[in-house]
Amino acid sequence: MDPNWLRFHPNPSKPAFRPPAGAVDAHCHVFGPQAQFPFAPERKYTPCDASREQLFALRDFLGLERNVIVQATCHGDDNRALVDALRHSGGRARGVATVRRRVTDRELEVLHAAGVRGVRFNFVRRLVDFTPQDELMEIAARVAGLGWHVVIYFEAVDLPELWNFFTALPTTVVVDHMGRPDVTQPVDGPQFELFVRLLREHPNIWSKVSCPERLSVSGPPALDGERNAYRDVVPFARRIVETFPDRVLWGTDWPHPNLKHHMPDDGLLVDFIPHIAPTAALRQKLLADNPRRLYWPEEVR
Ligand code: 0GY
Repeated sequence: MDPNWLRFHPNPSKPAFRPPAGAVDAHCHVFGPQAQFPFAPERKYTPCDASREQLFALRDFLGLERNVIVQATCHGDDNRALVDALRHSGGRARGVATVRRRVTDRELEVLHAAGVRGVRFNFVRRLVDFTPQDELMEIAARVAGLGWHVVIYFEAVDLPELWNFFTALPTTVVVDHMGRPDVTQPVDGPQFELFVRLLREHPNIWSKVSCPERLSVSGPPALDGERNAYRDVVPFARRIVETFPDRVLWGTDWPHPNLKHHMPDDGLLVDFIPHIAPTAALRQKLLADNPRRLYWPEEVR
């Protein structure tokens, strides 16, 4: 593990908010264990080990029922740790993989059988080397044929440049962390308006309203015991949840890679939910109905 980076919270608090039945943590990771599943040589950071057992224990502790495990860049396109976690989840986890052009149809079938339902394209410059857009478009076309979607991760300042590529993707698209807005700018300012326009004009594009701890400037509560964390992110996430209630997902981002200054208490992240989804109907969609439709469509009649 990189020495100046933080490990995940060792004993998160019990959330006051109780998620509805069927609630899904739709953005989380497994890392290693490195001895069994080595990290990728081209990685930009080395996280701590974060096992499937620890992830599933956190799921239960927080009152959640299912996970969507997302391949992080530190494992490159070696999806073995992800597949191992999915196979040991008892059907309670689905996955988002990373693949390159070289992936074979047979390998895609194996990923599908394990529970993978999407691929992730990462455009955050500190995390990945550049991949040509024609390669990504070719992958998107192949996985669209399997009924998979594409998860995209980018910074808000890069949206104008990436707009044409994103809007040409031939399948459902899910944006990580609301496209990482600068929350010191107004929620109705030009930067976030562009993101809202992306979803308004493109009904195939969804958003995760995740990672307040990465986006926040105000940060966690000042006092121990207070549960009002990351309040400056609330207007942004709430606007997306209320405007696009059928196209939003929520996740913890456990074990929170790449955080150097502040590690969130996962219980506080769960208690953030009622602030961004203020009615039971919105929470039902955000936490249960939407992820089920995308990741367990066979259960939806
Ligand atoms: C996240 C956020 C980050 C890392 C990755 O794949 C990754 O390495 O996504 C980040 O550093 O912002 O969603 O896990």
